Amino acid sequence: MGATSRVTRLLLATALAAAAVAVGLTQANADQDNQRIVGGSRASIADHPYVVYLATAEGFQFCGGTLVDDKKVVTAAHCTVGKQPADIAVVAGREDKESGAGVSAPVQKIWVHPEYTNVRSGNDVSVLTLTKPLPYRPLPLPNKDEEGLYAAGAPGVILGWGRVAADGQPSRYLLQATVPVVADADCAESYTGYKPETMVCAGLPEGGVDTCQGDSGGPLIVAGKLAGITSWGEGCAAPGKPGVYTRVAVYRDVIEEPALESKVSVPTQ
Ligand code: 4AZ
Repeated sequence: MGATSRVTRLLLATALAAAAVAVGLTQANADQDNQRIVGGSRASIADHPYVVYLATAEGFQFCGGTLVDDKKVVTAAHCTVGKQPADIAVVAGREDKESGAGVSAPVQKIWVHPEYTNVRSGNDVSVLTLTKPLPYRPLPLPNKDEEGLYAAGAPGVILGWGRVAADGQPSRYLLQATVPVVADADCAESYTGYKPETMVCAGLPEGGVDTCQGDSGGPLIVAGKLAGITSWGEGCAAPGKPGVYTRVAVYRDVIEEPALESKVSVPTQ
């Protein structure tokens, strides 16, 4: 066999391999377009204009968030703790992460709940102040005494760009699902150390529908209000292991005026 034919064969083999990879990728994209894992289905930004994602300076989506005012985003403390404003961009109005739709807003200030240590201890709440107002409708916060939002069985809407299975890939598109609020007594059976004062669980007893890694910081919406912040859970969509969310009503005051909380540590005369 001559040198020319060897080169030709090599080129052919390379072309065939490239074609196979391309077909595989197209298949993967097609599968994701029809993603129904963890109970998700495509959601539209037009229906949920307040849902945003947090991206690194390089543009990589790592958490969700909710606009509660034109310059304020509520997210999870575990998404922002230890970061500087320049490390986070808030992306609004962009359903498809691979599109240029909507706006990316720089962060001016990061507030992390001063008593936050880790997700299982609670206080998983953070507020980002943006450098410019965003032209998207915010989601109302619950009132402090709005306990009705947390009634067992109340339907909660979850939204995010996170993983579509516990061991799966993040979603290219915004996905949504509806899960019922779980009674505190039931969630305490699922997780020892569950704190009903500052957390709320949502999910089906049989599993199958849940938030997952990358959805953290995003909303749990009950009756049109930001009832919860996606916080933690064991795995994703596993039976008997509902998602755990920050109980937002408890934090209403500190979210509205984060400076109030820091006054706690100021000595009084
Ligand atoms: C996470 O790692 C995570 N199934 C978020 C939500 C849930 C589990 C883990 C709930 O960000």
